[in-house]
Amino acid sequence: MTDAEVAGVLSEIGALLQIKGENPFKIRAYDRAAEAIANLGQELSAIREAGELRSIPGVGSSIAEKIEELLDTGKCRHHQELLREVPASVFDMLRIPGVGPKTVKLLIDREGISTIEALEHAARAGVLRDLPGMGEKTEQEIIRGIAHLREYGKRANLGAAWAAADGIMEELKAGVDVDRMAAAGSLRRMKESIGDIDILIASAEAEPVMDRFVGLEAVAEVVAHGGTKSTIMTEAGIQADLRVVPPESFGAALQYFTGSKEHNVKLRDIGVRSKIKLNEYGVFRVAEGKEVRIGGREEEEMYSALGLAAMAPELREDQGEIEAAREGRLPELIEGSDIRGDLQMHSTWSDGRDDIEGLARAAKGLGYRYIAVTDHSPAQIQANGLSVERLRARKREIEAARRAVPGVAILNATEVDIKRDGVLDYPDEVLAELDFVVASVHSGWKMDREAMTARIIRAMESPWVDCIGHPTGRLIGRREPYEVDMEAVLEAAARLGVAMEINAYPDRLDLKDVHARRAKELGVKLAISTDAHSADQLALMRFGVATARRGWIEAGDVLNTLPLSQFRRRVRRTKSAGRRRGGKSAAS
Ligand code: DGT
Ligand code: CA
Ligand code: CA
Ligand code: ZN
Repeated sequence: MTDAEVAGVLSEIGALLQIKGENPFKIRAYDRAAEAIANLGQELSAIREAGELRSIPGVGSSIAEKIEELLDTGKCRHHQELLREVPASVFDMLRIPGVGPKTVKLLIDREGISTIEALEHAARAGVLRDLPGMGEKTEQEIIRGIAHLREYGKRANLGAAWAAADGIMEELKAGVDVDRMAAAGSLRRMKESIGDIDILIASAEAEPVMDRFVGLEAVAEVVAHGGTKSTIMTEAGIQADLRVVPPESFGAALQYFTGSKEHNVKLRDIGVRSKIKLNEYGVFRVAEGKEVRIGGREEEEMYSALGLAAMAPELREDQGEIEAAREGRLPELIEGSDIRGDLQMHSTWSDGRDDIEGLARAAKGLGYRYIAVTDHSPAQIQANGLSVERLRARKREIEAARRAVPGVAILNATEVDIKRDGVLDYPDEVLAELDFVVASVHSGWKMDREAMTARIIRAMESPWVDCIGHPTGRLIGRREPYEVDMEAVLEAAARLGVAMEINAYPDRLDLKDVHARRAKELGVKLAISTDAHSADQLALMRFGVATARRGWIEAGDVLNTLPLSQFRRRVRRTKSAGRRRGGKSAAS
């Protein structure tokens, strides 16, 4: 059991106790312990070995015992008892973004509401607005939250799905002879959420592959075990399909099962008009009632048979890519190797796990030429945001790390909070000392659309702001984006020469694909950043690049593909007027 999973169980115990109306101090202790464990600088097992579990905030002897039980057995009896006492339907309500245990308890006690359906009904009927602490706005949030849960609830996050798929593919490869193997479906298209994992294998003999698949370590349940197709439920709760096809059909099957369905439907229509038939076995020319096979081993053959250039899986959503392929104007999509730096990460100075030197070494290992260390500003108390004094003290550590890790430029940077009124959380003279400034909204989510839009635009009007971090604040499956007029924000970004972030963290992917595409149309520069809270999270860049590719983004649209010298010129500051404004016309 990972430390994050231990934290998850403790936080669930806290929620269950709260629903039961138990002692608030006890509940607080579970919440604090969960929070502390989720942000530990050290592994839980090491802390346990040192006999220091009780030094973790919130952890007394009873919680310490439960942590040990979880580490040893992967389960906790107290947790399981509570789960039995609280109906599953009540527990499900906690999965609605914005609905916590306090609200659930209120709903049960005052209205007898114990299911999502009853809650939705009550919210629509307007009976919740009179409950203490609620109003019409809360009702609307609950309705939106339920819709969000229905859309994302059963789907896995892209990062978790890739971790599961990579594990499955490695184990398969180690056990049986496979010719070729690839992920297909939404996973290959790098969609922000994944319904199920699709894996494709080319092999002359399907049976041993199937036997191996249903016997994998990660299998929690075998849903179907067939000759050429099987389905499993993984321990991680994500379903996976495996199909085995003969090698001469691999390209055809890969194209078919990559989808999207809409993309494939349009391809088949084009085929019908030119007497070409496509299916998962191959591509065929139809003449006088006879089918002649003309390809299927390679995926490109499926497209070339229709006179189309092959296109990246990320584009296959029927959003104009087929027309673009036909007219020879497909974008030259950005690739991972185009990235020369990472422009958002957190060190031990705020809420990160690794120090600045560690981050720089990892970045150098990835071949980067620069990084921006963007610890939080003072308003982020729970994330250990830096006072002006600590920010200045950090400069010395940055200088030491620059000497220790030559070859990577370490930018003295910040992720500064945008306060409710749009004012930044550091004064101008402090921001002026920095090399790069990301500004983000971390509080006051529930503002109305107009106020939120004005808030963000005001922040961009500061001459010191280079980039807006995770511009909609969403946490996929957990928190709705705040309400904001994205079109107005993007127009302002173009006018003011401020970059918009594509946050690569798989829970965020923010800007999302369609917004990134619109930003590009408006001439806004993008910054693809990981928001890493540890050195190993710098590897999350692939999800940001994939999101950019889904938004038709090319290397030239992205700030952190610039070589260091050009990047520096682009964000250079002048003493009187702040950063030299590129704006739309000069943003080359
Ligand atoms: P997901 O799993 O909901 O995240 O999305 P996908 O796209 O992975 O969908 P999935 O797993 O149901 O099917 C994988 C691919 O197989 C899909 O993208 C296109 C293809 N496919 C599945 N069913 C159909 C179908 O009825 N018609 C066509 N044309 N293609 C299909
Ligand atoms: Ca799928
Ligand atoms: Ca599937
Ligand atoms: Zn942030």
